[in-house]
Amino acid sequence: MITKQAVHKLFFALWPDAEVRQALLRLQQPVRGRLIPPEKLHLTMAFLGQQPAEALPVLLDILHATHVPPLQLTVDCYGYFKRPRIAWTGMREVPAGLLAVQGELMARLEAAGFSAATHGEFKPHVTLAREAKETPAEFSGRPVVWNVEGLALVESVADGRYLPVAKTGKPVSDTSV
Ligand code: 2AM
Repeated sequence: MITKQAVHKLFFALWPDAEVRQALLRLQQPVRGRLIPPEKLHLTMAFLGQQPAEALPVLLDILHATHVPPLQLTVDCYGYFKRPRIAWTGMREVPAGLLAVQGELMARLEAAGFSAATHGEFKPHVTLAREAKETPAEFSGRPVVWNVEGLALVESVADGRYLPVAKTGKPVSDTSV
């Protein structure tokens, strides 16, 4: 008998707390396109796509094993991915520590047999809009300081929401804005 396997669409991300989320929303204001709703803003670290339910415990082990030192991200620029027409915000200077965390995560995933994607070379970004017009070349206003304390395993559910399955680091109070 063929049974329909439960699948989960998963990715690892940095998941902002309410304060950072609010600040990122401010950066979204000059952007034109199909805006990402505030509660979905995040920074993807590794995209896994559809995974069977059996993969979850392994992915949770990887989440907890990946060392995340305290990191301070300064979100201070805009960017644009032409082909997917994604407008994003990111960092002019990417901390080496962030690249190290992402490298460790990818190595752990690979060792466990997962093929995780990052849109080619890892370019840390927070997508602000899809089907977007070019982002403003100039970044005006205050940079957003994002103190990262952990990593999240996030599920993209059928109704389009992104739900963190588990997080490491300090508990995030809420995601409301
Ligand atoms: P993004 O990181 O550019 O916003 C959930 O779908 C998240 O995973 C989104 O943030 C999305 O794009 C990212 N994502 C989707 N497909 C991807 C892929 N093939 N490679 C890397 N990231 C992907």
